[in-house]
Amino acid sequence: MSTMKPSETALTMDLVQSLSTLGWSPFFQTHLENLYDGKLEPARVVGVRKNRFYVSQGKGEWLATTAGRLNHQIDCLYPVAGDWVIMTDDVIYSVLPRKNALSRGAAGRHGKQKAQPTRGQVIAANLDTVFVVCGLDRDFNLRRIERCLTLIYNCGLNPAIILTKADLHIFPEKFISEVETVAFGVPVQLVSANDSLGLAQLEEYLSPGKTVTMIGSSGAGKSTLVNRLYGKSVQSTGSISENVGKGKHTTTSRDLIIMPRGGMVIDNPGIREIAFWDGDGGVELAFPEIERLALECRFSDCSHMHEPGCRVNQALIEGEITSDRMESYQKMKREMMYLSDRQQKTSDRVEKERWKPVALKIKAIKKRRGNG
Ligand SMILES: Nc1nc2c(ncn2[C@@H]2O[C@H](COP(=O)(O)OP(=O)(O)O)[C@@H](O)[C@H]2O)c(=O)[nH]1
Ligand SMILES: [Mg+2]
Ligand SMILES: [Zn+2]
Repeated sequence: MSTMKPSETALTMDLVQSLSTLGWSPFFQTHLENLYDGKLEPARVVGVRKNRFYVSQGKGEWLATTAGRLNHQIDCLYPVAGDWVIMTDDVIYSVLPRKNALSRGAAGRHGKQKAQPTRGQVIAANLDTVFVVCGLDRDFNLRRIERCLTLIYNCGLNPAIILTKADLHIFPEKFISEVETVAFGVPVQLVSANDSLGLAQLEEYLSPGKTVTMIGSSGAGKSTLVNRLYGKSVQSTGSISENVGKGKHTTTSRDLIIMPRGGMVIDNPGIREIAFWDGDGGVELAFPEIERLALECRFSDCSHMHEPGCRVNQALIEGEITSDRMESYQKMKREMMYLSDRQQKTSDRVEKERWKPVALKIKAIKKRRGNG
């Protein structure tokens, strides 16, 4: 690491070397230099247990708690898996600025974040790739893949789509082309728990210091995949948890697993609800073919609903784009609009406005009944 200047921060060369196996980089080093006071050291959050955190400096891990300030001050960052924190012994004093983060219900590409996602919305931090894990069973759903991609793009992250349970089909390859119709230019990989299909390709995302996180429904096969990549069982999987009890998630906390060859995987519990706001180009990136057509609409603010000269609607009629695809595009656009609206106004006011047309209609009906 020639670009690092450990002497300025009094971190020993040994420590810097050890930290870099966990993805420590000049980005964090620079931020550390602004905060460093001689006693504190950086560590990466590798596990979250309610309000306690497993941290690591590259060799072993230990349990830490947060300093009072972090618990009471709501506007400061609160640690999630993948975060770099500044600490002494077993107390975390602060979270170093994030290179990026996967958050539900929030957006903003690094550098120009308009609003920080609130606590509890951030799933994982400092990521190189997000695997969208989808099982080739009942889990398979193109609309959900679209939603995941929009969320990932909104967070300024790089996706890869992993289709698990390929063993359930004689020709699983046909799913790749299906996914490719909704995921332009996104790598799609088939994997299976029973053989090494696709594993070598996934290793590419897990070179030393790189961090991958996974999103996907519970039961999609995420933990099974981690175990396959690791080479032995490090995460408990569905088949075991079924005995634990109904409604219990196998992965109860997010954990960063250091792979034998140096990459890291954060295994997340299934994200049941994917919501976002304030589109930061996520929809545009997830629906590039529609966005391209929209440039040819007569009106630059065309809603592609009823306007004359709408190129998107023409494409829909001519079968150039499917109605399913168009519907999810419109749905996500509406959702973004609603959510960015909510950001400005108070949510109950938006709610009131949302119901205003309905309320007016009811009023009109009542009036008519009263008169007639
Ligand atoms: N047939 C088949 N079953 C799988 C595969 N991967 C996972 N499973 C099963 O799917 C269930 C859920 O897997 P798990 O890894 O716990 O899913 P997670 O909730 O996403 O972590 C378990 O019963 C696994 O045995 C696969 O490639 N093929
Ligand atoms: Mg799991
Ligand atoms: Zn249009």
